Amino acid sequence: MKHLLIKTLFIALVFGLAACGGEETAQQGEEEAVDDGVRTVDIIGNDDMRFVVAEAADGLVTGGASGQNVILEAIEASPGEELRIRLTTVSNLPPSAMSHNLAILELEADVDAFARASVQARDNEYIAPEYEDWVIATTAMLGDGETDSFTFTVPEEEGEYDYICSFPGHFAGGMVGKLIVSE
Ligand SMILES: [Cu+2]
Repeated sequence: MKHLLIKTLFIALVFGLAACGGEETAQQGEEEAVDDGVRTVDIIGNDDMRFVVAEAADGLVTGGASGQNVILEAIEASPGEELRIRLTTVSNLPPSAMSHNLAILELEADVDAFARASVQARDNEYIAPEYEDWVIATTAMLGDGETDSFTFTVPEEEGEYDYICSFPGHFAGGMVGKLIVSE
């Protein structure tokens, strides 16, 4: 009888601990998703074939309006900074007609050659396999309502890095910007 009681208590204790542990993990997970201290740039790809943001902000170079938003022309960053880019496509068209990605290219990349070759690379989300070495980081190719993000370490080398959308016609249509890296 005493043995059974101890066993019951032990089981209750184990389950109790497991429940507590689970809760804690979930809370930590949520916190990380909301604010893990990494600077995040939220960007929308729209039907005007523009990268836009909701509003001007420190560290962003913005231009004229595009719909409800402002055109994002450049992102300013410090060498070695952790940075998250989050892209969302907002479109009235099907993904086959209007999708976006955001690929940041190395300084030495030939952006025209990359864009031209990537148009042919439908099976590789329009990232030319032969030039993948030029890609510092990229989101997935996103149709309406889809979001993808990446977190990366900004290169130590100062300069202006191109980022583009490599969906056919979008680079030519002006869906480009600069990651400006300087102290
Ligand atoms: Cu695009």
